[in-house]
Formats: sequence, structure tokens, C-alpha cells
Amino acid sequence: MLNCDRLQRRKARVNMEGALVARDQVGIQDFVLLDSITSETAFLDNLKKRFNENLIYTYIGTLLVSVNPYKELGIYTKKQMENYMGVNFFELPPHIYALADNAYHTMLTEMNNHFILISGESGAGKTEASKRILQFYAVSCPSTSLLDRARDRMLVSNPVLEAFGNAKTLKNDNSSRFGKYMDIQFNREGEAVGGHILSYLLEKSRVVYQNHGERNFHIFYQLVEGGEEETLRLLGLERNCQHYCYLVQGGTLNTVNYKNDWKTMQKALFVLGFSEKETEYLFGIIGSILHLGNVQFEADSKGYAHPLTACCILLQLLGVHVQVLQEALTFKKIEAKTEEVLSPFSVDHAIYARDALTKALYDRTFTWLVNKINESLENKDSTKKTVIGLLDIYGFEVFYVNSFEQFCINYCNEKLQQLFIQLTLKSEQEEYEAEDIEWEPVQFFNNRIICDLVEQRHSGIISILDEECMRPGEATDLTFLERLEERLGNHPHFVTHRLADQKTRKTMDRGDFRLLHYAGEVTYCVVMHQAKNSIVKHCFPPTEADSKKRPETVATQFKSSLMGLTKILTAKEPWYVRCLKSNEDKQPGRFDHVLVRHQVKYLGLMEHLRVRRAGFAYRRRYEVFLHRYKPLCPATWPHWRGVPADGVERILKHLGYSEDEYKMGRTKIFIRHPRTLFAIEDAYEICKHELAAKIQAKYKGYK
Ligand code: AOV
Ligand code: MG
Repeated sequence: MLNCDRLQRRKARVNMEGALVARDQVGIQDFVLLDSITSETAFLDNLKKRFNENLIYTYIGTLLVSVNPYKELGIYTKKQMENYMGVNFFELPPHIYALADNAYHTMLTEMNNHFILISGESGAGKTEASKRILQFYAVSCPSTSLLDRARDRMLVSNPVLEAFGNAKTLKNDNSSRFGKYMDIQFNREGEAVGGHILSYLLEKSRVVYQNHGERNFHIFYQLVEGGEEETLRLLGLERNCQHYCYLVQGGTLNTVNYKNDWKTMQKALFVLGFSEKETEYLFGIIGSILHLGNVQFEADSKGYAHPLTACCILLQLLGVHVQVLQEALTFKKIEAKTEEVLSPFSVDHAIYARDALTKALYDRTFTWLVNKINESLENKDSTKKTVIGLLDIYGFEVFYVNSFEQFCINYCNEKLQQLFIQLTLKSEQEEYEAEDIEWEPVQFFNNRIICDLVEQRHSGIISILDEECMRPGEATDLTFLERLEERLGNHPHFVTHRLADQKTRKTMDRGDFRLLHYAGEVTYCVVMHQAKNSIVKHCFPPTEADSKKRPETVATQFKSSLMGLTKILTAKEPWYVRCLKSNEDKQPGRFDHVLVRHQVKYLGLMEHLRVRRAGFAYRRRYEVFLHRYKPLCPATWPHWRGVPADGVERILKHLGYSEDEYKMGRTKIFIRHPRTLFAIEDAYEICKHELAAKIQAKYKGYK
């Protein structure tokens, strides 16, 4: 049914346009299909030419390159969605919908799992792309009224997670501060029946501190500016963001209209099935965090901290006794042999304890929220499902001051680049070799060396950090830095202040180290002068330092979770969206040549193009290909008794393909152009319908 509909649409379109491969008015829509592009300059010219005409999408084979236009283009309408539903990839101008649709139909025909890797630096358009894909599925997949609920829930999970997990940074007004992987589950009929979200390391330090010009998570402003009078009254909040210390660290705020966002978010919580109690609890915590941030301390004559403000509503919201909170904020518990000793904090220490409590509270709330959403998206029916995974993480970022969070974020991007290389440049070339296909190797930079620098057991940065954390009382930020220097000083991608001039010709501070990432240099601040977490402190909470058991550092946990993610992804078929940032100033329609060129370089797009151009768009094991397409040739239908490879060759010869259009490997057939495959697929569809018609006619005859 689905395929029949698809064929009709396709026929209509081919007639309309009179050509199989549609062309945009401007430039070249697929770098692979046309022969004139080989240089980086030509590549960029083509991107720019198209960008100037509002054509932000371009293909490299089935990979989609997207350039952020920073303006609404009217290309995501329902009409556009309909245009792209069930159409072969190259028939219409490049679009995120085409990729989404193609992944979906491949999943249904092959009954296997897929994922869409959306990558690019901060502000390049990853989150927008992932939302567009989800919206496309919501409209394009068949549905029943029963399933509408599942679909709606998936859609509204976005505004909720964005409210709690996104914030304005210097790079992006709606920057994702957590990594997100979402499985969309489909049944055999292709209906979206459920979903599951995995979240990765939330940048929780933002809740207590923001760099100049940045903000806290959206939810706080939504609540204070958009919350109903009654809600604010119950939470004891004033309608003024300036009143809350945690909201003004980044400087004064221009007001943005958060009222609509608040309404959308409230409605979303309702659709997701949050009870009134749960919503109350959730905002109770958000409110208490704002109050906590305003708790100040004063020193007594001995220099010990005492809270200045005892805020009743805070205690009420947290549900704790005044003494419990006071002790938690101003004393450290030390367990001696027979008794507990309370050791008082200094004011600085008390502020640190307060902020640590806030961060833990927010982090746990976020985890709780993700779990609640997952319960709501869960599909309990146990029939077989296939999934499309959407990966939208925080992009590579470099700020003036980079701390532990940037280290994790950039490491995560490094891992994804490595996965991309593994799946495209490396394995592709290895496969040609294994299959004895003649091949001129394409050189590329393999960022494996940087991943190893960070994560290698015993000798990587994370291991060294762990070792330092095993020496409570002795380890400091400076000793950590010394260890790094001793052990990694010779590494070509690692620099400290002593080596700075030789390696990168730029001086740096004593308390910093610098990594030469695939996407550029980043200087990380280990020894912080400001009221922000330093790396060691972050990984090494004071309470755990005292306990005897070996603490698992945040960095190690993150490393394991990324390994888990890689496993999840490599078990699926990949699709890629590479997002490019057009300019640093969020300006509509401005194409910064230098900036885009840099991204094209480090994302390895030219290398990808070279491999794609010289290579083959499609490959299948002979058995699989034969099984599907054997009705197309009298010699192979209904049975082929010879070797599968010979059968495949018979089919291709019968369809009239010449030998430069495909290559016979050891176990697989390789087809050069996607259009060849589409033509075969069309022939197959027609053949199937003719067969079905014949059978039907026969059946009628019997009647
Ligand atoms: P990111 O997800 O890649 O950054 P976003 O998807 O949040 O980046 O995009 C940043 C902003 O660019 C959006 O808020 C839009 O204003 C604009 N934008 C992006 N894509 C489009 C598009 N296709 N059409 C119109 N405007 C667009 V980060 O989460 O910071 O790594 O961490
Ligand atoms: Mg994002």
C-alpha cells in the first residue's frame, strides 16, 4: 500500500519535471553527481552561491550539508512535507525532509534500525534540524487516533527538555547544555508508537554561575516572567529576575518575552501526563533554587559562617528543618571513631557548599524529568519495532574561559567525529580493499590521536585526573597540571605554558593547558581564579574525598557513557547531517567565507566528497540483492540455481547496465550512482504491481 502510493507520487513528479534528477536554479545540489567540483574553493563557491539564494541544503551523496541561514525561510511548511513524502532522494532539491523520509523508508523496507547523526559546532543548527525531523515524522507517518497521543508526547518532549536543558550562551541564544539521543520507535506499519531519550552530562554549573553575557537555563526566566501570580505567590517569588543572584551572574538582562514559552511548557507537561502534584514539586524545586542562591553568609568572630537570611519558604519548599539546612550549609560532618564531629565552614566554604547543593538538586531534577518523559513515551506493546535514533548533542565550543564543561563537550564532539571517520572514510576504504575493488586511497586526518590523548587507559588525561583524585589531601589543580605536563608534554596535541611558544606560538597562563582539537585549539583553565568550578574540584566533591572508597570521577562516568553511546550507534545504519555556522554574529543571510571554510576543513567534507566521488553509493551482499530483484529478469525468476554473484550480473545485464556503473566485489555488488539504484528500484515496483495485477486477474478468472 505504502509503496504503491509512493510509486504514484513519484511517477507524477517525474512526469512533471521530465527528469529523474531535479536541479535547483542555482549551483549544484549534489557535489557527487556533477564532475566539475574538486577544489575546496569550488566547494565553498557552490555553498555560497546556493546560500545567497536561500538554498541552505546541499548533498554529498546521501550526506546532507546544511548552512544556518539565521532566518525563517518558509521551507518547513506542511506542503513541503507532503512534497517530500515517499519521494526518492535525488528527485527534489536537497532537504532535511528528504533525508528523514529516505531513512524512514529504508528502515521499513529493510526492517532494520537507523540513526541520524547531526553534528556541527555550537549554533550551527543541530537542534533545529532534529526538531524538523521529528515534526516531519509526526506529519508523514501513518497514525491512528490511539497513536496520536504517542506522537504528540514525542513532539512536546522538546519544549520541556529545552526549558530545563538549554540556555543562552555567547554562541547561541538557545544552546543545548546537555547531550540528547532519542529513539523513535516504529511498528511494522510504519506508525510512530513510542520513544526513548538518553541524556548526557548536563552542564549543571550554569545553574550557579554564568559567564558574562550568558544566562541560566530558560526555565528560571520562564517561571519568574511568565508564571501566574498564584504560582509565584506560592513559591514566594517576585516577578523580577534581577532579584535573584543566580540569574544575574552574566550581567543585566534584556527582557525577552518568556510568557509564551511558559505557556507552551505548561501545556507540554500536561500532554506528557505530569500530575498536578508532580508539576508543583518540579516548580517547587526551581523556586527553592532561586531562594538558595540568595542565601548569604556572614562570618562570626572566629571566621565561621552563619546564614544571614533564614527564608521560611525555602525550608517549606525543600521540606527540611531549618537546622538541617543550616548544618548542611555551614558545617562539614567528619566521622571520627565513635562520634560525629561537626567542623564549621568559613564563608567561602559555605558558599561553595550552597552552590554544590544547588547543582546536585538541579542535576537530579533534570534526570528525574528525563525519566518521567521516558515513562510517558514508553510503548508497552511487545511487538517488534524498528527505530530511528536522533542524535543532537552540544556542539564544539571555544570561549574566552573554558572549563571542565567545555572539556567534556569538546571531547564528546571529538568522539563523534571519530565515529564519522570510522563509518565513512575508514571502513569505506577498508571495505573496497577487502572486496578487491580497485581503489586509490584518499588521505584524511584521523582524530583518533586526540581521542586517545583524552581517554586512553593509564595514560590519557582522564586517567591522570582519576589518579590525582585518588590522593585526597595531596592533589591540587597545580599538581594535576604538573602530572599532565610530565606525562603528556611530548604529545603533539597537548600544550602547557612552558611549551606554548614552540607548539602554537601563543603564550598562555600557568594554570592552563591547551588541546589542539580536530576543530581548533582550546585553552582549558585548570586553576580557576573566579568563582567557577575548577576541573579537579568538579571531579572531586569534598565529601567523597574523605571517604575511603574510590570515587568515580565525573569525567570517567562521562567517558563510559560515551562508549555506551558509540555502541548504540554502531549497531545501526547511519545517516549524516553536517551543520555549518554561516557567521559568528547570528546575522541573517551572512556567509562568512573564512568561518565556513574552516568548518568544511575540520569536518572532513572534502575528503568525504573524494571518497564518495571515487566510490560507490550503494552496496549489498549478492544474496540480498538477488533475493529482492530476482523478479526483474526471466533467468533469475522464480529461482536462480547458480552462484548468487552470477545471478546478480544477469539481472544487471538484463536491465542494460554497463560495466562502469557497477563493480563486482568478492561478496557484494557495488553500484556507483544512487540514480542507478533508484531506477532498479522503480523497475522492481512496477514489476511487483504487474505481478499483483496478474494474480488478481487470474483469481477473477477462476470466479
Ligand atoms: P545548535 O543546536 O547546533 O547549537 P541551533 O539548532 O540551536 O544550534 O541553532 C541556533 C539558532 O540558529 C536557532 O535558534 C535559529 O535561530 C537558527 N537556525 C538554525 N537552523 C536554522 C534553520 N534551518 N532555519 C532558520 N534558522 C535556523 V548548540 O546546541 O549551541 O551546539 O550547543
Ligand atoms: Mg543544540
